[in-house]
Amino acid sequence: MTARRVQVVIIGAGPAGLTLGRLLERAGVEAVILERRSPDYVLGRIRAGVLEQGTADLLEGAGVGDRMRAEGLIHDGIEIGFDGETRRIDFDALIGRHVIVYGQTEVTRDLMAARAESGAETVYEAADVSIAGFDTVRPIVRYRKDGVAHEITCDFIAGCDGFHGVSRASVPPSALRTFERIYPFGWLGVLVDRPPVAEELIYAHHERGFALCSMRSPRRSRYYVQVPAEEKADAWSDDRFWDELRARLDPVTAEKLATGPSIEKSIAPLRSFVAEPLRFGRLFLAGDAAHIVPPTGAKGLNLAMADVRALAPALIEFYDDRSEAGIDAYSAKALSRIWKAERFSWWMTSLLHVFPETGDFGRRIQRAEFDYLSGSRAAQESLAENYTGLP
Ligand code: FAS
Ligand code: PHB
Repeated sequence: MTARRVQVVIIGAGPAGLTLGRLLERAGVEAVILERRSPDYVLGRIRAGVLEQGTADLLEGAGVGDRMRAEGLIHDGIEIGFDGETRRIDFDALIGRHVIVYGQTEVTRDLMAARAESGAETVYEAADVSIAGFDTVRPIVRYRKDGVAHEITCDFIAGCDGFHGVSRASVPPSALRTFERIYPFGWLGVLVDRPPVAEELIYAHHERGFALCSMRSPRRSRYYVQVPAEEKADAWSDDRFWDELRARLDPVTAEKLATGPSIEKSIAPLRSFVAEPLRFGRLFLAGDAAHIVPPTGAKGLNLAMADVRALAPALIEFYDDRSEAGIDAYSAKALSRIWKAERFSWWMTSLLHVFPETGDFGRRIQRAEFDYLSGSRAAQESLAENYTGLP
C-alpha cells in the first residue's frame, strides 16, 4: 500500500474531470485524476456534438481551444421540423449568438493532450476506487493499480465520475434527494463518413418518431432516430437505419441524404435526473455524476462544463484566500443553472418525440407548440437563448 497526500482528487477523466483538472493546474492547485478506463476507451465513447459559446470560452480560457477554433463549425441556427414542415431558428438574427459543432471526443482528446504535455497526473485503469472521510477535513481516496493498493489523503474530492460512478453512490441515501424522469424511448445513433445532409442540425418530429441530423465535420455525419427503450442496436442493419431516417425527414432532405457504412452504432437511453445537493462536506459532484439530461437540447456536456466553471474558482479561492465562500455557494449556484437546463431539455424532448401514451390530445398539443414556435419571435428567442446557453 502506498500513501500520499494531494490537495484535490478528481474521480473521472471525462470532460468534467479533465476540464476541472486543467483549471486547477493553471491556478497552481495540485489535483490527481483517477479514471477507471483506458484513454482509448474514454475516447471511443461517441457522445455530444454541440458546444455552447460558454463552453467554447471556457476551453479557450483553459488554453485548449486551438483545434476547436480551427476545426469547429460555427452554427448560427438549427432547423426544427414537424410532420414535414420546417422552421429555421436563427440564433444570430434573434439574439446575436451561435454554437460550435465540435465533438466531445475531440474536446476530450484536446484536454488529454494538454494534461499529458504538462505532466499533471492522471491514473488510468484505476480499479476499485473508493472514497471515505469526506465529512472530515481529510478525505481519503483508495484505489488499486496493477494490483498495488494506493491511498491518497486530500482536502477535497471532485466526483466527476458520471452517472454510474462511485462518488454519488458513496453518499448516504438519507443525505441525498434525487429527481428523475425516465423516457419510454432511446436514441439509436449512427456515425458515418459522409458529408452532412444539411449545413445545420435538423431536429425532426414525425409520427414514426423523432430524428436528428447532426455532424462532426464537413466529411463526417451523426444521425439519430428515436427507438423504443428496450431496442437493441444490433437489431438495426445500416439499411434499416437509413430507410427509417429517410421516412422521418421532409422529402427534399431525405432525397439529399448521403448514406454509407456506419462506423459506430449505439443506443443511448433518455432520462432526466438531478441529485441534490451537490456538496457533502469535502466531496463535490459535477457533471453527469450530479445530473442527466435527454440529449435533445444538446445540454449534457455543456452542463458538465458549467458545473466546472463554478467549482474550479471556488476551490481556487479556498487555496488563494483561505475563503470557503465559493465552496459554500457551489451547490445552490450550480443547481439553479442545472434545473433551467433540465427544463429546456425536457421541453425540447416533449415537443419533438412521439409519446404513445399521450394519445391524440398530446399530439395536438405538440402541434400547437410547434405552431406557436413557428409564429412567435418571443418563443424563438426563448429557444435560441436556452439552446446557445444561459449565463
Ligand atoms: P462522463 O460520463 O463523460 O465521464 C465520467 C468518467 O468517470 C468516465 O470516463 C468514467 O469511465 C469515469 N468513471 C466512472 N466511474 C468511475 C470510478 N468508479 N472510478 C474512476 N473513474 C470512474 N450530451 C450532449 O450534450 N449531447 C449528446 O448527444 C450526448 N449523447 C450522449 C450519449 C451517451 C450514450 C451518453 C452516456 C451521454 C451523452 N451525452 C450527450 C451526455 C454526455 O456528453 C455527458 O453529459 C458528458 O459526458 C458528461 O461529462 P462527465 O460529467 O465528465 O461524465
Ligand atoms: C450530436 O451531434 O451528437 C448531437 C447534437 C445535438 C444534440 C444531440 C446530439 O441535441
